Amino acid sequence: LVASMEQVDQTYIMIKPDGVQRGLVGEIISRFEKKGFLLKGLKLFECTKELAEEHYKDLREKPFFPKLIDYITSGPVVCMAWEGVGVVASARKLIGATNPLQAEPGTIRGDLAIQTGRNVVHGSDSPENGLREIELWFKEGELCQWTQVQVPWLRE
Ligand code: 3AN
Repeated sequence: LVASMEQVDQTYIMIKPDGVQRGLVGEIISRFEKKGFLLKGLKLFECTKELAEEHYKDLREKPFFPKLIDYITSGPVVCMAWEGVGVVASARKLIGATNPLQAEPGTIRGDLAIQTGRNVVHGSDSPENGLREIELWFKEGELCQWTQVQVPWLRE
């Protein structure tokens, strides 16, 4: 496979509590699924304040940090690990800009959200953070090692 020469990355995608409450779980998962990425882990999960603070530790000094932690812990989230060549950057394109009013139509935020504080989905911003966040949100044994049978129809 030519693709085996390329770097395979992993990204952590999370449907935030607003996405779950609004019944957008299937819609959001299907965008990544249809694109052709490989789903390695998936769970509905109520996260603790401590986990949310660790996940967003780079934003600790921001004025919106306490509100962000309240929002993320306000209800269940859907945690996902997706794998593929270029998956981190591609997932961020599928998600769209942080401010949903600036996000392009066709993106998840552009189609489904209006406010930065309710922007329905998270995606890792680098391959390093992808691995860090998957390790943070998933326990050993929660990720699956499997291969898609349709791979030859997805890529050469
Ligand atoms: P992204 O999620 O697009 O990578 P980041 O990493 O800048 O954006 O921000 C992480 C999260 O913090 C956002 N998804 C959003 O929920 C929240 N956030 C970012 N900027 C603001 C803001 N100005 N006001 C409120 N919440 C914000």
